[in-house]
Amino acid sequence: MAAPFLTGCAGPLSALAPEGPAARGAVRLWWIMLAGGGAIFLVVSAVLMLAILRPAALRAFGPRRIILWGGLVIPTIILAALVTAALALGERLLATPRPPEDAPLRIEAVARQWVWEFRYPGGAVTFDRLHMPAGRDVDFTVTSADVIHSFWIPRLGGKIDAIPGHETVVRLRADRPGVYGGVCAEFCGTGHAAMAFTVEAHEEVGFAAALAGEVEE
Ligand SMILES: [Cu+2]
Repeated sequence: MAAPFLTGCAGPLSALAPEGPAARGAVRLWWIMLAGGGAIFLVVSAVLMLAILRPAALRAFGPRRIILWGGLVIPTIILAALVTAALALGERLLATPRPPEDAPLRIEAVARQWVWEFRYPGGAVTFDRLHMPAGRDVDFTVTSADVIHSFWIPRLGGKIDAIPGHETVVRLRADRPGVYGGVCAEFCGTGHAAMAFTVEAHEEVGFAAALAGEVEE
């Protein structure tokens, strides 16, 4: 039954079709929040129906108890659970320190109106096209040359603000080689809507070859 509604959720920018651990965490949280929101809606609807159809039953429950349970106990339980889930799943995006032999590849992402510049170890630079190796973690150092932008690859994870004069790091991984979409997720001027980039996740050999090709251009 949900199929007609969910067909709009497919495609290269679909955050509901994760291809990496960070995005999977975000999707899990999204489903948890949808289920929680749906359950709250059903309970509130039931209480509303009760108030309309059997007002005496609701009155017998007493206004104090309604405020205590509906206004304090239940919201506290729900919000605590959601915050715990969000913190636990959000942890995956943090670029926690690793020993040098296990350090993720670092790629710099510099946003400016209205183009994305990517700088790789070894000196290669690309614009609006991001090459990354699949199957291992990559730390993206994100910053901006002008206003605030936001770096987001919906199928891999994120998003993280690109702030002028400041570097933020987000750790992403593509499970397998493929082509994904990336966007600027913070309104940054008249060219914002077109400020997208292509993400090419390669096998290890293909990644080196792709960068070599970019250098020659
Ligand atoms: Cu933007």
